[in-house]
Amino acid sequence: MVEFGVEKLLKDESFVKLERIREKGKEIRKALSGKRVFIASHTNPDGDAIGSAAGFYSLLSAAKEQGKLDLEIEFWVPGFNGGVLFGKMEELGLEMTKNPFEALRWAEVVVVLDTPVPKLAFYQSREFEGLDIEKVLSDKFLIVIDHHIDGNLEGNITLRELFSSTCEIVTWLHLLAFDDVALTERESFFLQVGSFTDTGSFQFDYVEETAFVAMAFLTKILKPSSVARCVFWSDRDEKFELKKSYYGKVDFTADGKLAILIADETMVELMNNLEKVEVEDIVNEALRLKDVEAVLFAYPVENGKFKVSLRAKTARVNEVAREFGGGGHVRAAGCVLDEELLPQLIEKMQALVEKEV
Ligand SMILES: [Mn+2]
Repeated sequence: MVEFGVEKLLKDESFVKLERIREKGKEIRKALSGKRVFIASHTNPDGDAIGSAAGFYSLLSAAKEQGKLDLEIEFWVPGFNGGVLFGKMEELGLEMTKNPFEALRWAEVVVVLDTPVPKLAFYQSREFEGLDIEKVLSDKFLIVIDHHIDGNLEGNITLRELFSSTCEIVTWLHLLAFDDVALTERESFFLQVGSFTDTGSFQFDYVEETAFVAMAFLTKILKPSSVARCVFWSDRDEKFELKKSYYGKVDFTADGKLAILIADETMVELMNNLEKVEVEDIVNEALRLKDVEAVLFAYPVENGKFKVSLRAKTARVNEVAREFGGGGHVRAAGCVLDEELLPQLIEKMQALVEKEV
């Protein structure tokens, strides 16, 4: 008989990562008990930031409703205020706090998800302008749940493991430390969102067996197709316009192994009319080409700087991103740099893909 599933993975010696989640999960559960809790993720949120914050909030509110955990919770995803997913959140009865500033002050415990560096926790959010975030967080019991291995946001409890998405980690937290809590449709929905978006629909090579087992658990209550309908099959007209302009502008170098797109103002305007979660997959578009090994997607932000996203099939793009002050995942990383440095970054990327067969 073929062994499959959670029990099999727990027996497997290579899955010490799961044991660590179980241990940290127990600590987290204890730390939340009886407390006022504020859950947040990073600003300019992607599917995993939204999904993990809304998913973890749903798990904790289910635990509370089912009498398994006593706590008060508020949650907030900075910069998340529109689009299909936002509508879905309201439809599923999830409500973000109206006053994050007050909620942060009110909280005894702050849980920050999918956020590698302190400045990304609430960074550039209007609500917290003028506030010394690092100082405010240092006065709270801080719990960090994240899958960016080069992250340096440290909490009183830090659960940082190399899994395919923060949503996957939250799913394992449910399975290993909150297994007495019944899975709800809204938790399943939001954890599936990040599980899809951060893995390129399970295409990226850091996707392991654990990701599929976690997903299998989530689909017990909600079919992936109903999540896909909201995430992939609901593009607005602006997204279609953006794709048209992407295909018109993408360029290739290094024998066609590196695709480069430097967005102009028209594209930036189209992107600004969409939520980040609606446009994050556009970066991967050129990876569809057989010979393309990596993509570099750059767009102007403020003060003559460019925000750059790097994606690869097998190359280690996080190392290049780090050289320019950024970071991220092995195959999905990024940085923000001065326009003058763009040619240098392109050269590094060319050299990187030249090494790939
Ligand atoms: Mn993520």
